[in-house]
Amino acid sequence: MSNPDTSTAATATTAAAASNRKDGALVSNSLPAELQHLVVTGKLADNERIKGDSERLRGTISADLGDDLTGGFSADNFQLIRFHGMYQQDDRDIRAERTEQKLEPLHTVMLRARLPGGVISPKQWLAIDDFARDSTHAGSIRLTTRQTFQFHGVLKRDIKSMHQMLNRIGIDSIATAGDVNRNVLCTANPEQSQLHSQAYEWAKKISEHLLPHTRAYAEVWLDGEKVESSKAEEEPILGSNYLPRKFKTTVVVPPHNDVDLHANDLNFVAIAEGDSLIGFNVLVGGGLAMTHGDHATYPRTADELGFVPLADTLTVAAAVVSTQRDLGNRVNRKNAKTKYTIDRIGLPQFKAEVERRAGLHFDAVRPYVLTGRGDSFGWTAGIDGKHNLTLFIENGRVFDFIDKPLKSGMAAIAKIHHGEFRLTANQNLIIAGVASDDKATIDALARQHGLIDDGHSNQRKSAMACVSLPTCPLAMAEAERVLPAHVDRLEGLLSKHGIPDEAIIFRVTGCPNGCGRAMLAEVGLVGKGPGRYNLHLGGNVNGTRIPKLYRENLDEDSLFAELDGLLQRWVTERRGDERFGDFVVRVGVVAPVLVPKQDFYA
Ligand code: SRM
Ligand code: SF4
Repeated sequence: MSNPDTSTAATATTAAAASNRKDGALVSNSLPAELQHLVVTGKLADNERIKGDSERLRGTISADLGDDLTGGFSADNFQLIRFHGMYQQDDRDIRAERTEQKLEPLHTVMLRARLPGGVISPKQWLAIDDFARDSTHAGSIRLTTRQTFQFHGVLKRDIKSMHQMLNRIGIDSIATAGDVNRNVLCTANPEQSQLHSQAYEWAKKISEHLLPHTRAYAEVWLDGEKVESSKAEEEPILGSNYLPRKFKTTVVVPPHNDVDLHANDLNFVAIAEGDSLIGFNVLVGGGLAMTHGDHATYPRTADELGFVPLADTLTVAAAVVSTQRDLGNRVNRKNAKTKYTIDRIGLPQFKAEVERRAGLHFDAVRPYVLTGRGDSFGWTAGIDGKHNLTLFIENGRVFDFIDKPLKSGMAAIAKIHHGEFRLTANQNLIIAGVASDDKATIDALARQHGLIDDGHSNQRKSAMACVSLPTCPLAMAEAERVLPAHVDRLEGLLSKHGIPDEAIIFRVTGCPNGCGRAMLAEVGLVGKGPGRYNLHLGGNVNGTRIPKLYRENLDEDSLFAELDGLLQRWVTERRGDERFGDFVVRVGVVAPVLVPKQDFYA
């Protein structure tokens, strides 16, 4: 199945041109001749061959499924299953032991569902709760930093039935991973106001609009009818080779930036008149990942393109995606995301190309203010006289812990709740649309199962970590598993300095990919090696400033010793209620990260 065009010395220009040839709908939008020199040329990344040869993401996944000799997927399919929302993993805690026993790693898959805006019904929850109990090694439902849930540890034999179960309850996992637009985030809880509801509808529409058109998912997992020739399936927005890299989108309802827009390629910031949504400010080019020691990689905040009225939303979304599709770097995946495309070609050029493709001009950005990112825990009033209950779920891990049967508690609530559940981008969960008559029962169930715990400090509720070990193959240091103990130590320091009720946005991420969004924290720990972290300081409360590297490769004791000293300074030198992140920047502990963005490490 090798495609000579992409497997050898073909250039990215060839790939872009081929993509335009195959997808008729793109011809009118193809890269104009005067921009061709901006395409990065050279030997294409191998992922381009994999995508190009995959018969629209089918590969030989079906054949692999029938191979009982291994629990894993073969070379290219290992990558291709990502476009179907799955990653092949193994339990790293027992990897060495299995190698010693001459066994292959215990291969399983992690599945990530597509839930635009994080909305899930109690009926759906009960089905995923059953599956997590019966068919996953982890036995948990893991809420993610992108408003959805993951199953960890699904054996090959259960993968197909998992997709069929999801399909029966109206959920899929299409495009939640891979080089496509991923789950679209939206400021949590559409039942908070009419404006939230309207914004959520757009998150759903954008998600649907940018989905791959291939029928591969239905065909492979749902025994859907086979398409005669995959060549006939056009991908008018994503192109035949899909995007150069993953792509992330949000819809934000100011002043709340709970989705952390600056971690995303494309953002729609809701602009309202009264309670009515009239359009969006569009921001592009955010992203947090970097590679230790590689200064050509860096976190970057998003830039404003301008305002568009509602009617142009989908056109602009497609234009941004296709601009990145045609101009993104397909040679070096480390520099392939939109943030690097913009820094390479310049924002004015990127904007002009988006405008050309969309056939419009952006208006000036409308005023908006972002004030914070945390979830508001406990009961709040919703629309139509209903109530919402936001639960703090440490690490997003819904599991029956010995002292806290969170998973059983959620299932008990799901059985009687008539509203919806909403997942937040902070790995928490909202029981939304609770009728007054059900409020006391739900409150009691939540308390009985440890889902409401008045003992949690403000600090604990402001902390977040990525999954990391044992499932993440890229983890360099622990994150989720050490977060509770790290927070204990931080709480201890806050008490020592007489400020036990203060909270610092504290995030731990097991490697510089930054899934726990440490690079938008006031204090961010980035895994460097077992028990060792880089300490970044100086993010702000609304998530518009990237923290700067302060100390490298610290063990945990040194890390907390550093924080101890800095907290001491904060309590003595602080101005009014100045936040820790602002303080360390003001007094020069770290310098703020300013443009030009490439100078992040300078
Ligand atoms: Fe992530 C890869 C987990 C949000 C940047 N991320 C991974 C993988 C799939 C590891 C892998 O490639 O094999 C991790 C699976 C661990 C596991 O066992 O579950 C993983 N990422 C997660 C989650 C589950 C962390 C969490 O604790 O919630 C989040 C799932 C989100 C979702 O539902 O889609 C998650 N990942 C993020 C975020 C935060 C965000 O988007 O708000 C980022 C930083 C923002 C950004 O993209 O710049 C992020 N993940 C990455 C990267 C670096 C991408 C890059 O630009 O280089 C990788 C590695 C890669 O893509 O090569 C990665
Ligand atoms: Fe894994 Fe690194 Fe992402 Fe953590 S930040 S989940 S360790 S890839």
